[in-house]
Amino acid sequence: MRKLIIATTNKGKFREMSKALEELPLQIIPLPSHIYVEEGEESYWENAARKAMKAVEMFGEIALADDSGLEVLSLGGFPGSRSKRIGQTDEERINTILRMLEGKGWEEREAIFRCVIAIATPDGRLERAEGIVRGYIAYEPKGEGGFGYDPIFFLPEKGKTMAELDVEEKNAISHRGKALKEAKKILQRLCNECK
Ligand code: ITT
Repeated sequence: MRKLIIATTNKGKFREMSKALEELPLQIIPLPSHIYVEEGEESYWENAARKAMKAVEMFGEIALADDSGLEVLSLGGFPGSRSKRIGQTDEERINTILRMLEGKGWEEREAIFRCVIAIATPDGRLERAEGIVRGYIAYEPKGEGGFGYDPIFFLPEKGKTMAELDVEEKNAISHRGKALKEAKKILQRLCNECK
């Protein structure tokens, strides 16, 4: 069976990705060793593509990577592709956002999670999939599931934060879940082509 390298160092992302792609005729494996890829100020797509291509170059297998982030509308899309860099830990990053929105009502707390996935192959193909989910920044963190900003990402239609959902519930509605649905079709096609 061909291998698919999930090029992420984030355990939360790996859990969601391997769950969503488990039915594919591909052996899903985490990064065999650390890859160093500088994430610049560029777009999500450039960052995702750089990570996936680096993994192909190092390990010679199909690789999938994602770059994702939180965008608060009243903050002009901040932190966006800088989502990882606004604190050292998830807790610090959450507190940065909560501080910036202190005293603001729900109408100024509207936000989007965005996920852009890149799939790179050893024969030089590069494919793209993406997804978004809309929600609001909660007034305080809630829930133990998920990772990153999930405890403050409130979903009005569920009446819950993203961190109150399990992996399958999150994948069913999340930015990454939507991108993974597209990615699954692309990978299925790549598998059929190489038979
Ligand atoms: P890799 O680059 O190794 O995949 P990373 O954690 O560095 O892992 P990003 O550069 O895409 O990934 O980080 C974006 C930031 O947004 C980071 O702080 C994540 O915790 C957060 N984030 C991404 N997806 C998220 C999700 O589904 N729920 C909550 N926070 C998320």
